Amino acid sequence: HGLTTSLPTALDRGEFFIEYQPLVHLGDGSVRGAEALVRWLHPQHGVLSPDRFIPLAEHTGLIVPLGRWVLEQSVRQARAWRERHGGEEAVGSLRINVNLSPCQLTHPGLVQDTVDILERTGVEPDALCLEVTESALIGADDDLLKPLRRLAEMGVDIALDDFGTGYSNLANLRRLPVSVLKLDRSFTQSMQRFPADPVDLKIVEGIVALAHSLDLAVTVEGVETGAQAEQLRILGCDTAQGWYYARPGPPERLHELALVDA
Ligand code: G
Ligand code: G
Ligand code: MN
Ligand code: NA
Repeated sequence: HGLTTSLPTALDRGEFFIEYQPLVHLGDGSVRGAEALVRWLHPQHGVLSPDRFIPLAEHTGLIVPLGRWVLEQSVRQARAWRERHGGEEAVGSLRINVNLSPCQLTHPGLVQDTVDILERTGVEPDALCLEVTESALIGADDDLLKPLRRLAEMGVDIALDDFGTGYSNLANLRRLPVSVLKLDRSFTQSMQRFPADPVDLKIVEGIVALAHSLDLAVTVEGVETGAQAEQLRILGCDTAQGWYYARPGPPERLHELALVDA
């Protein structure tokens, strides 16, 4: 259809843009960083969400240059946040999370592209977190994990996205070069009811205990209410993301949020 023909040239036409959704520390409510979420401003269809075009970009191979563009823009944005208020702790240390598609993992340029972008922008590797879905790493062999290991050794954080939706082999976690688990939105949703389902509470408690015992931080997605945030904080989760704090928005928005919380 129409998207298939217009996607290949959309990058050159400058039709993609990035929104940022804050990542908030559950302990003190401070903004610690943001996840970059790409959108396509299509000349006929308006703003399209990634669900509409990422699968197509993966299928056509455009995901590699698009992913590289998202990474560079996001890291530049992180530098801008960090520079503009370098003296102020809250904004001076903001970190950036960027999603990686499975196709980017198998692309041989991933490590070098990332190194180049960090060098060009002067951003330290530990300001960057790359999110990879759990399903992309299911049954991953050493060849697939090697680039992620290299990045992790450099100090880049690797997060396991949508955790808990796949065929989680918890023992497998030990083998993966990840430092963050992003607990899928479905867990957060089950905290909506009060009292929450005791089995779900136990599951989240167990995941958090396991993650912490492996030195992994736990981020929860899809937090929509203060009650959920409080429940997840009590369960030991470290960081949260969701509409309760902010919807994905323009980069200036993050600035305001981080400064207000400082
Ligand atoms: O907020 P939103 O509807 O934009 O996100 C939908 C999905 O698109 C999420 O699963 C998110 O991981 C994915 N996504 C958003 N931005 C990117 C990106 O730059 N690259 C890849 N591979 N996926 C992305
Ligand atoms: O990378 P990932 O699949 O996790 O992308 C996050 C997705 O979740 C995006 O589509 C984003 O817009 C969406 N999202 C972010 N916060 C919330 C929330 O609080 N509730 C719901 N329902 N969706 C959210
Ligand atoms: Mn993500
Ligand atoms: Na996710």
